[in-house]
Amino acid sequence: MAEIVLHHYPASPYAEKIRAIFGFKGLAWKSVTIPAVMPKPDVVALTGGYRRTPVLQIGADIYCDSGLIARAIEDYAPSPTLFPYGDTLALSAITSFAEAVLFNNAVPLAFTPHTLKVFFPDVTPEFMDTFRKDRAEMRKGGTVRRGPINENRATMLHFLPKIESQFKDGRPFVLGSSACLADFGLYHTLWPVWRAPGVRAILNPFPKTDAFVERIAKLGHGAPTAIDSAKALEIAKTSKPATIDRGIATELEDLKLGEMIEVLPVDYAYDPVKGELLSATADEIVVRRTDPRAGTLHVHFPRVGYELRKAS
Ligand SMILES: N[C@@H](CCC(=O)N[C@@H](CS)C(=O)NCC(=O)O)C(=O)O
Repeated sequence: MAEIVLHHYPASPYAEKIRAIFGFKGLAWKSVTIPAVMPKPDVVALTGGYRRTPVLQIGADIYCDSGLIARAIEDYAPSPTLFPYGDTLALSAITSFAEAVLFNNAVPLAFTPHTLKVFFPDVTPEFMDTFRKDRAEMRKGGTVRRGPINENRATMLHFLPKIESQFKDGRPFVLGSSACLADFGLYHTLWPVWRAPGVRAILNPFPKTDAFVERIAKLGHGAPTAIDSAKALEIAKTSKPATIDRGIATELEDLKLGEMIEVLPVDYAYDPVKGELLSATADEIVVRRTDPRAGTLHVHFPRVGYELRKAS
């Protein structure tokens, strides 16, 4: 099978979810460090417009969104499994809650002018300004609320005792004695708070939660080898996407397989990816597109959390 390449940057919590999964599975992988802000020409050459982090590449197959990326890694390397207790509502609910609620309260607490150096060691006032503007632009018109810091702290303090109670009776992971996908979803949303000096003190009354974050962090990141984005584009161009024998069409309404469509997130960063619809199941959308530098690619999106519509 083709090599597995992660496009990411160190400060990204969603990328940390995937790096920790590499650690859990003991995988070797190729690492492309991408810009944290737009423009990202080499990322967009692969995805067709999607700009969020991380992106996974297996040859000429490109996977967008950490939820689908985790499942692609599970298929690539099934053991140890991310689903020791099955693929249940509890697993989806914990992950969605962590990413929809905790993430948006943890990030503003952790990423402050005082802590930014931990996440971005080369930070300059100019970069901070660019970063702020980039994120404001990315969230424009989006559905995600970023409230004031007192609200962020109160929300975390509301949920932390509930998180702590998951680890009762010495249980090391959220659903039991084995780690599952929900652990990685919860881990990466707490990780910025846990890493930020001073901010971590909010976890002091919740020692089991603090120890849980540390436990996952200690899994490491597997064995990354750095490559540059030009090499990743060359890998894409010289690979063939995995065959889709027969496209599946679920709930397509007036759309048809083979039609030109576009896919974009429903929550923020509304950059449409245009291409030919190859497959649409209840789990995944696959789009075929060709890029002058990356060749013909299959770009994969999760079905949930993404809009699929006729190309405009
Ligand atoms: N639902 C997406 C969310 C990804 C996301 O929002 N990632 C942040 C970084 S942690 C991002 O894309 N920030 C803007 C950027 O990196 O350009 C996923 O699960 O991958």
